[in-house]
Amino acid sequence: MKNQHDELNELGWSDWFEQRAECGSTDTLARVAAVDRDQLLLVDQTGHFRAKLAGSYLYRHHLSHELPCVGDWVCVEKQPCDDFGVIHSLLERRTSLRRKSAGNVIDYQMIAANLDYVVIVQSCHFDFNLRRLERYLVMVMDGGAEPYILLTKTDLVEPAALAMQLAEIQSCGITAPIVPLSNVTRDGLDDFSRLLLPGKTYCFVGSSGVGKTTLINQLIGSERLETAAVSGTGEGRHTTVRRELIRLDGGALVVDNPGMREFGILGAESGIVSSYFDITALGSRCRYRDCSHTGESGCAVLAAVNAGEISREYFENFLKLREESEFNEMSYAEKRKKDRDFGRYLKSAKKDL
Ligand SMILES: Nc1nc2c(ncn2[C@@H]2O[C@H](COP(=O)(O)OP(=O)(O)O)[C@@H](O)[C@H]2O)c(=O)[nH]1
Ligand SMILES: [Mg+2]
Ligand SMILES: [Zn+2]
Repeated sequence: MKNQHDELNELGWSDWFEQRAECGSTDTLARVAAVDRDQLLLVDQTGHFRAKLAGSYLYRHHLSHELPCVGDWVCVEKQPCDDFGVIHSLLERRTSLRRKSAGNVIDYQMIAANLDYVVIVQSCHFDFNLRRLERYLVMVMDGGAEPYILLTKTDLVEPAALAMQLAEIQSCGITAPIVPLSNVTRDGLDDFSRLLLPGKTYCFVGSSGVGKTTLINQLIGSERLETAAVSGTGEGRHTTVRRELIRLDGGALVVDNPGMREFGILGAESGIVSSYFDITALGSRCRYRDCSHTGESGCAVLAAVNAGEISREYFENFLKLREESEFNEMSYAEKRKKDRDFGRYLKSAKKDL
């Protein structure tokens, strides 16, 4: 079949979608570049524009995965004089990245759709964790995209330490391509850039602070996305608040991600304890059994940090990961809140009809 939407190829369109595209006669095709509360940022051959979901669509779809997410293709009606396009339908997804919703067997939360590659990013400095890597890999394969593994911050470790991590990954049968790189020295950046093909979509996932946004900024060649400086006081937090599909000059499409708490792959078994075993072990010597190591008297961990026996950066990484993990435990409550917000949104959308 001839591809009738050649002009969309550079946004990731392909024959696979062509064979499944069925839009109403007044609709055109567009791709979701970002999702804000009640509106979406779409992109087509004419550029970016805002859109909302049609009321009829909202009536028919109640599960969160039925709503468009970043990377989705939609049928949208757009009059030149309108502020917003109206989305009537969602095209079938070729691949997806998603997580199960807590306590719900039929629904799942979409992270992004129609990805060709998911780039799993770990820093070889403190963040490296094989079990977490494996969980990401399972999630990627489950959604049908191809995984790449990126080890960042190679400037902060000895070559021997990096070689050991690479050997560890290979020894457990992981065959996904692995690229080590440093955003500081730019070593490995060209190797990675070569993997980015025009018209293909790449989604970056991994703990916050590993350098995803910095890398994407280097690829864009500007400071378009905001990176968080991990400050000495531990105030620095990731600032990638919005997931957005961005087209690089070379033609590849990339999606940054705010943090891994949304992936639901943290929790006790995912490796915080094993990668920070020295902190966990020291914790047994704190005065209080439930010491949070954030200021209690008699805290053995803080004492070790202050004495320089544990590096401050290492300790802050631990706190940050733990915070994300705790956040994840709360995801059910958070989900309830989201549901309420969505209910309110439904109500107001119906009122507008
Ligand atoms: N030493 C070193 N620091 C890096 C590297 N990549 C990023 N950083 C720093 O790590 C911090 C977090 O980076 P960011 O890109 O915001 O991480 P993200 O949360 O994964 O998006 C920032 O202070 C960056 O400057 C790297 O390769 N080496
Ligand atoms: Mg970021
Ligand atoms: Zn303590």
